[in-house]
Amino acid sequence: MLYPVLNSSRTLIDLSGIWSFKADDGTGFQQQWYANKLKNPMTMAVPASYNDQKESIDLRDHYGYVFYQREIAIPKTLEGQRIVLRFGAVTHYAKVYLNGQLITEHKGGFLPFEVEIQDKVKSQNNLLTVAVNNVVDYSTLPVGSEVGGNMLGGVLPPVPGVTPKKQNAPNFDFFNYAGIHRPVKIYSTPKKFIEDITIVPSLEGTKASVYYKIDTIGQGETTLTIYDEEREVVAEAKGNEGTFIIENVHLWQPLNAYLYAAEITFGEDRYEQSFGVRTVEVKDSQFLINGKPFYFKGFGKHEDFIAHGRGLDEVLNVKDLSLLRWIGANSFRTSHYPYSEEMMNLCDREGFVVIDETPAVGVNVNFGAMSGGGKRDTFEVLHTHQHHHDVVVDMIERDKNHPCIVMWSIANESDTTAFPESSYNYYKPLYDLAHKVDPQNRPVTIVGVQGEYKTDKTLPAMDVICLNRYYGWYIYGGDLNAAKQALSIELDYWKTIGKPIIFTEYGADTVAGLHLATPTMFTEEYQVEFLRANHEIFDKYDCFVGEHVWNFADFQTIQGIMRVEGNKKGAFTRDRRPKLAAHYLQNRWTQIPDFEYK
Ligand code: E9O
Repeated sequence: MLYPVLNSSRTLIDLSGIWSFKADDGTGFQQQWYANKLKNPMTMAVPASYNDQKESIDLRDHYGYVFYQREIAIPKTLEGQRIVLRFGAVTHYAKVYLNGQLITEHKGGFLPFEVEIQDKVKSQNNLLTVAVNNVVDYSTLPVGSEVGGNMLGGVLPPVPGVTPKKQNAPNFDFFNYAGIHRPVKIYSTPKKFIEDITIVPSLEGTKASVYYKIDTIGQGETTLTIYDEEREVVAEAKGNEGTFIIENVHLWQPLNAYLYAAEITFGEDRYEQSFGVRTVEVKDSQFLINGKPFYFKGFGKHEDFIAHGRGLDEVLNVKDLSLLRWIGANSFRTSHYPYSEEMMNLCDREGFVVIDETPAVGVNVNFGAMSGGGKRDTFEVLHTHQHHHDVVVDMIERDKNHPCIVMWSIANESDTTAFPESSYNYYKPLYDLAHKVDPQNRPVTIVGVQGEYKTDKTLPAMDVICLNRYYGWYIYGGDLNAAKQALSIELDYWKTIGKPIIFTEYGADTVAGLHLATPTMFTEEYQVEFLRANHEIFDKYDCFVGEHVWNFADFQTIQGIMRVEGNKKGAFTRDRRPKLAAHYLQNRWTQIPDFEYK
């Protein structure tokens, strides 16, 4: 799906701003709130999560649907055009009504969807209503538990006779922010239009051979003009599919990006697609970018900020990349869902290397949620698998042309060690699928949780071994010598698999401002010593090719006895102030080259 743009053949209207809003009290659909103007609505900014915009525990903990509404008008100048209403992301389930009619529905809270409206819209006073459901359960990604409790909640049995309020019980460790999270736009195209663009560069010495495929609707002629960054024409082509050559190519390099622009015309329509020329390959136990062994330095991140929740915040995106550059990082993982298209575009421009992850977190292929237990029936697993299949396809289709993305992660922390067979049977087809649908055939991985690693059949079947490990925190917390021994024992095992290893998570909760000369857990000093201990071992293994600290910044989670207003494993606080560990990491990472460290 193409990112919406403004150009001489396409109009773009941004519907960001203040919408009317009302949380469903259980009567919303029965009373058809979507058919008329909402009665006594509150104001709500779009795009953003709704949870933290108001001082209301009911809204923060709301379970079920909310209704967003506004009027839209279509300029007369767009008559005769194809007009599309597009949502960057609505979390998790959306029903969209125009003038009281349901015009589309979408499942999955982190990917875009769109609907043509030229035949449904009047020029003035169109009532647009979006009903948004935040429920997470066994059929959604991320997964929620339906059997009471939550992953980080209380452990005592409930008191008979007490009815707790109905709430989501996420099977994951980040706040279940919901709402219209990314921009809502209307764009127009001519009736005959460019529907999709696929670009697959490959390198032959100093020149790039670039395969392209343009999907078009209607009859017409397709032309391509390729520009370099100085806006000089470097190649031209005709037709919907083919190959063009760029001589003396400028490579897209980590932290040294170079973007070409493919200007495509098709009849009246045009679209400009940027792309970078770079290669990615896993060879033995190395991860090669442009043929050279790359070392990942960075973090698992979150889209998370005060008041905005998980809503798109471009200032924050720019700031975060600036902090990544400051600290000497070159990469991050989009834990635990695909980030906004705007962030991917920014990483293309700035040269940050990205591991793009699906929202498959908390998936249990055999048993119910960590807290609830209870066996899952086959139907539930199949149901998750179908949706999982769809998000793998949709994520790769959305992100396929981004040079910043070097690997797909099909899931985070599933029960791959507890149920090796079921897990392999569940994930291997998704691994194959990702390879099949990615025209650039990038490496594919799954991120593994700590457990009985030798039983795991899924991780060894992936291209890169990605491990979340907490030696010195969840295991041997406070005993860094034991942590180092255990870590070495585990790495000795993974080394025998003969694939590159990346730590996609390792970290320690740290309360900013808590200091002790003797490093103990939760102090800033302990976070530094924890990282130092891990690094001492990482550096001994040639097959260890990347370190992503958990997490870039402190982030919000559900309330519970393990979290003090959120997860505090950030190297930065939630408002992006460096902890002691950030300075330590800066010192280490600025001395580690992006290439040929190992
Ligand atoms: C997922 C991430 O979203 N990994 C978790 C992170 C955390 O800080 C969370 O925020 O808790 C770590 C999971 C560690 C599980 C360790 C289990 C050890 C038992 C053998």
